[in-house]
Amino acid sequence: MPTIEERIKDIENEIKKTQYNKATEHHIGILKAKMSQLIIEAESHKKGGGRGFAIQKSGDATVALVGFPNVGKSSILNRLTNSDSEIGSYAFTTLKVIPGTMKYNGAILQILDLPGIIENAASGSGRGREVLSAVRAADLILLVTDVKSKGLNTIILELRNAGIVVGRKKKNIAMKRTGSGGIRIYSPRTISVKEEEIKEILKEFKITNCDLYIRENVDVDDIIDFLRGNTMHVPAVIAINKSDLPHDRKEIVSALPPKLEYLFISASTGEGIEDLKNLIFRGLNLVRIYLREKSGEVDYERPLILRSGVRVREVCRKISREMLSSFKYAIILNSKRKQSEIRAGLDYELRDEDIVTLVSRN
Ligand SMILES: Nc1nc2c(ncn2[C@@H]2O[C@H](COP(=O)(O)OP(=O)(O)OP(=O)(O)O)[C@@H](O)[C@H]2O)c(=O)[nH]1
Ligand SMILES: [Mg+2]
Repeated sequence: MPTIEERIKDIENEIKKTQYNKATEHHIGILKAKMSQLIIEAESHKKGGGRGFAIQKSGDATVALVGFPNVGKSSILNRLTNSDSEIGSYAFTTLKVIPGTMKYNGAILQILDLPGIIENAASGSGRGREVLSAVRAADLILLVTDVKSKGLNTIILELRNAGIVVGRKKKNIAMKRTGSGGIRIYSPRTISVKEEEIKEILKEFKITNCDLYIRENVDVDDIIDFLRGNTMHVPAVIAINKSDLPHDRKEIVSALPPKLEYLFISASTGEGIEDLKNLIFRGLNLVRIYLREKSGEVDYERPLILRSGVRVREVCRKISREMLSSFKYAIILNSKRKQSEIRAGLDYELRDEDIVTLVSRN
């Protein structure tokens, strides 16, 4: 009998061997479902499992550098921050989490340099489990590769096996287990996965009776992520390092995962580093809110850094409990908005670079 780890490896190899196309899509979907099941099983056998590196989160947001060994993660950290992470011309120079601080657009961002991830990290190879648990603390993953490496698909698969889904939104799926009656699927007519396929995936998860509600278009991966449970969705951007070396841009780009923003950079020459800072900032989906004091002064140096989608209420809360209870209205100034001056209530959604004056009742 092969061990669980061997079975996971076999399936992983088969997925890698199989060309992805319409004819094999179904087969790959089932393989992924099988693999998720095995990984959950493997995890349940390990006691304690992956205590991880202790990291204290700090700053307005945390970014984790994730990639194969030796692609230049530490070199990038040193370029982005004031840190001095060890750089070596061999794999596994970095053996623990090295944090650095990057200041950009008034935000203070914590950047974590991690040991390289290798294949089968999720099932315990290398420091895989520890690295992956540190990644869970991140608000954004900076996927790092270099112009000589084979791309990022293995890394993305390892993250996925650890329950970290990158660059995909969580989909609106719900399930009600039923005692009998088989599987009933409620889904939009436009859905691109066949009902048969969904049923087979459910079977892999040993679900024989349920009502499954799919409320938007999803693919096989979305369904597996949902059934697997305990997954987190983290935004990601890509840096392709060592662009100072000869390379074929077209070929590299064609092997990248779709829908993720990427940049060619060189930690050696500094090419693209400023653009990378900007890409990180945008990838985090932060907004800068400038507060206007009673005196009329605005502190442009130190904005409040909040998540996109934030409302006036959160800004009040950040300031003080009293502010929230005595809130009357807010005046929002932003020349980029259609209406440059707005009188707003607590539920009003703020945008990047809004200048906010809070007016209280007394
Ligand atoms: N030509 C070139 N070499 C680079 C660049 N960035 C890093 N290197 C070299 O690549 C090697 C690995 O760099 P590191 O920064 O240690 O890579 P890492 O990803 O942190 O490696 P691990 O910690 O082992 O996972 C070193 O020899 C660096 O000098 C680059 O932009 N261009
Ligand atoms: Mg390193």
